[in-house]
This record gives sequence, C-alpha cells and structure tokens, in this order.
Amino acid sequence: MLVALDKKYKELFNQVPMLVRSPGRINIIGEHTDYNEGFVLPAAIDKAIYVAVGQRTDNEIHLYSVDFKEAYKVAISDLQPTETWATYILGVADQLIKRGYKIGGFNLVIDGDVPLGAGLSSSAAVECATVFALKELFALGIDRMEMVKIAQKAEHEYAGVMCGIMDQFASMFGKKDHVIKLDCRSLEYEYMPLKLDGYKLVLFNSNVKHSLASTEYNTRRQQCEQGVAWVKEHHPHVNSLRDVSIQMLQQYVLPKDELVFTRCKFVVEEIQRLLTACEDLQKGDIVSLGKKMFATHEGLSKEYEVSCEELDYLVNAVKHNPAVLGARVMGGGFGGCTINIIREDAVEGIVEKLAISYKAAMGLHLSSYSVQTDDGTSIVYL
Ligand code: GAF
Repeated sequence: MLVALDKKYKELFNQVPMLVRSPGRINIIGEHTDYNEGFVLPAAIDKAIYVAVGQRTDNEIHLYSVDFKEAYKVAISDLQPTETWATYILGVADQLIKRGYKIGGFNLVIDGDVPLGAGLSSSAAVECATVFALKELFALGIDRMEMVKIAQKAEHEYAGVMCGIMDQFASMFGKKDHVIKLDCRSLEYEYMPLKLDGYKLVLFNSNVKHSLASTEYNTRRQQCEQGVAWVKEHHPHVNSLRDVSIQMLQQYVLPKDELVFTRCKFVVEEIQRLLTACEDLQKGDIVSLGKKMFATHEGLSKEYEVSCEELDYLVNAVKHNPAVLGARVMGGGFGGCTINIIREDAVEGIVEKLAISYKAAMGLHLSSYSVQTDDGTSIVYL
C-alpha cells in the first residue's frame, strides 16, 4: 500500500513526498468515560491511515483520497468544513492556523486500512496523521499532547462530534504490546503490558453505522453535563462525573430526571469498573477482565443505550461460549465493532459460525479482524 501511495503522490504532484502513519485504536474498557474526566484503556492497532505530503509554492491545499478516488482543492484562506472525507484534514489545517502556526500550501494523498465507520477511529487517525505531517513539513515544533488536542478540536469543529480525547490520544501515543491507562482529567498516562497468553483480541464489525450516531453521542454528553450541574448545586467542588458518587446521583439527579440518572450511573460505574479491570490486567486475570467487558456491554446497551440490535446480537451470540472471555460494543456505539477476547484455538470456528448466523439473523455480512497493538503516529521511511 505504501509503495502505491508514494507512486500515486508522485504521479499527481511530481514531487517526492514524506509519509506519515497514524493507527486506528481499540479500547479494552472504559467507554464514554473520557469526556467525563474518567479513565480509558485504549491501544493503537496494526491498522493505520497513511498520508503522503509535500509543500506547495502557493497557498492552496490539494488533497486526494485513494479510497474514494476523489480529489479536493481549496485555498487556505477559504477553509471550511465539508461533508466529505476531506473535512478531517481541513479541520486540522484550520486549527493550526487558528493557533497561530504558520503553514503554507500543501499536497496530501491519503490511504489506509482502518475500516471506515467501524468504530476504530479512522477519523482520529486521519487527524493525527495530518497534524503530525504538517508539523514536520512546516517545522512547527508541536509536542504530541498538543497535537492530540489540535486533532480533537478539529473533530469538534469540522466533523461536529464533541468527542473526548481518547481516540486521538491512542492514535498518537500508542505503544506496541501495551494498552494505555489514561486519566482524562490530568492527562497523566501509564503504559500497561497487554498479556493475553493463549487468547486473541478479535473485532467483529457489524457493518452498520446508524445515522443517529453523532447526534446521540452529543446528547449523551449533554445528559452527563446536566447530571453534573444538578449535583454541583449541592457540592460546588464537583466538576465532572469523576467527582460524583452513586449516592449523589440518587439524591440529586434521580428525583429530577430518571433518564439522566441512568446515563450518569453507567458512567460512574464504568469509571470504577475500569480501575478494577486494570488490577485484573496487572494480575494477569483476563477471565475477570472479560467478565467486566460483558458488564460494560450490558450497561452500554441497557443504560447508556448506545448499542443496537446488530451489536447486541454479536455479543449475545458469544456470551455463553466458554472460549470467549469477554465481548462488548466498542467506541461511540450505534454500529461499528464489538471487541472480543477469544481463546486462540477457537477463533476460526467462532468467526465462521458467527458469520453464518449473523447473516441469517440480520441479513448482514460480518467482517472480523484479529488485531495486535502497535506504535502511535510516526514518519514512515520506504
Ligand atoms: C468515540 C469518541 F470519539 C471518544 O472520545 C469516546 O468518547 C468514545 O466514543 C466512547 O468511549 O470514539
């Protein structure tokens, strides 16, 4: 793919490009906790977005997507969101300019093997690849954490999704054979070795993406903020669900709005669940970790209501299989993938059977990926 990308760039722009890779991500546990100042436990994976970039002598941005076989051209002075794949790249350029970084015109060709709309954060990977490439190209001297924030803001302003920091952080900071325990309040992080002796991480892609995803995501965020505001009326030090207990929710939120209570309760419990899951990981107790993943799914499905029929089907179908330690919907929800911990020797059989039954039950094709953890954003040398 890289050789083809390099070739395409040379063909289009008659220039030697710089290549940057930024990976997709998985998240072991800790969902919808990042924008509530909780913890997350993501890892970068061996599926990535690649960009080939080079400077231009004018002030224009010329883009080409190999996937979509489509070009996009705009003057730097005319940057605005678009409804296309280009928006993530333009959003990053816009953020850099708004923050006073000097960038000129550039060419960029994009390709990758992160499945789109599968909940593996292809958009964060595009943003991180772009910000890293532009930082190198224009010698901007921005550190990784700042790049993460720029990428996240690009998603807010150009894709309209008020995402937390997890996806961009994981793409930028990933480390092979490790998961990252990130405290989304202090932004302190710790790499934890991921040892799954005899087990594999397998993703089942439902191949659905419900159109409500981004609106519902933003609604969940508002519901959490509402819950915090009601608690804060009585406990002024409370700034996020990280500071809130179930008892506070029962006292101040439940009487006002049961739905907001249920949403907030899930988040408070998920933050706790993640902390105990980290202890499991440290002890090498992946059986216990797996059970927590099922519990997370239950909460995401019944309380936070970000699952869907197809994802519930995929989790329920493996739930009682002794070779599957844990399974749950991963990422924002409303489609995309489930993440599963499956005994190595059982993977093939389960994938085969599930593909057949999923097709019969939902009328949809099931894709599956066995993923490895990998390093974060970097330059690629051919
Ligand atoms: C999406 C968001 F982009 C993340 O910030 C996070 O909130 C996740 O959904 C849910 O955990 O991937």
